[in-house]
Amino acid sequence: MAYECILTRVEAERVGVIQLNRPKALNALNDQLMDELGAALKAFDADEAIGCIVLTGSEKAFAAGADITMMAKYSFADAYKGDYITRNWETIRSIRKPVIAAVSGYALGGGCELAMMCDFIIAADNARFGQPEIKLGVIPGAGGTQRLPRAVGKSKAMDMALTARMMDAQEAERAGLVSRIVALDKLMEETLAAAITISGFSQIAVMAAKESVNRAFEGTLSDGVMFERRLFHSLFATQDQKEGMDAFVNKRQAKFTHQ
Ligand code: CO8
Repeated sequence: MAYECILTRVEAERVGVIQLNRPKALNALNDQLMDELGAALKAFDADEAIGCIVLTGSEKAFAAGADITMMAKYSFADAYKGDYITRNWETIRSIRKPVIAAVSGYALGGGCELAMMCDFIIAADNARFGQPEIKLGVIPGAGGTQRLPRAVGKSKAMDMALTARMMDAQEAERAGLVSRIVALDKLMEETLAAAITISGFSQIAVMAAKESVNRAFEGTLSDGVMFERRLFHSLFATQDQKEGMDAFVNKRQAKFTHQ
């Protein structure tokens, strides 16, 4: 499929990179971009040769939110009947391989929500996060009121959603929204290094770890712990478990075959 709003490439053999590419609109997220993003995520997820996916934007903006120009003309009937704006936003949640957000510049509104839908966020030192929808007379619509409080706690999430103020990278790291901050000119290098590390591990174990951590956000602790235990036991049926443990015991590098 030819894309107009995103760029895709494969790096270091097993890492699929998706770059949001509407620079003139600070990567504002319109329906076409979200359709393309959904298709690219699904294609990398289905590709046996890919072990990890990186989602990124430009230096100035990961994404400055849903496309306000597009949304401004919608009535309730348009948006509801056509499932506009919202269509394809949930695709990323169905992706089973890890998706890392490499965020520089603005991650606002839907851009912040998209970053939070990724498995973790590596932020450049110029990253700025916010949920400024209140200024437009609306509220976050892609999980911001749910994922932000889970990530940073109620007080900060309320502050962000009600005042529309932005968080800089340092505050975002202190609050637990991002896993690490790196210098802007090292963002892709550091994110790719993390993605290469992940894609070198057993694909099955990586997918199980992702699935199990995500369970922490649904249901009860005891259900989550039981889910984890069952996945843990089932990994003993893989060749990668035999290989990983044998390599440790015999002091050699493991060579996973993802079987
Ligand atoms: N939508 C459309 N165009 C945008 C957007 C946007 N979100 N953000 C920036 N642009 C455009 C500007 O209009 C401008 O275009 P032009 O050059 O043609 O005038 C260009 O990008 C550059 O922007 P600025 O000149 O404003 O650049 P500045 O550096 O001065 O400011 C800001 C950068 C602070 C990021 C500013 O552009 C801004 O405030 N943007 C809007 C941020 C915002 O309100 N985001 C939230 C949008 S609402 C939302 O995301 C709801 C999500 C719901 C998802 C539901 C799905 C399930």
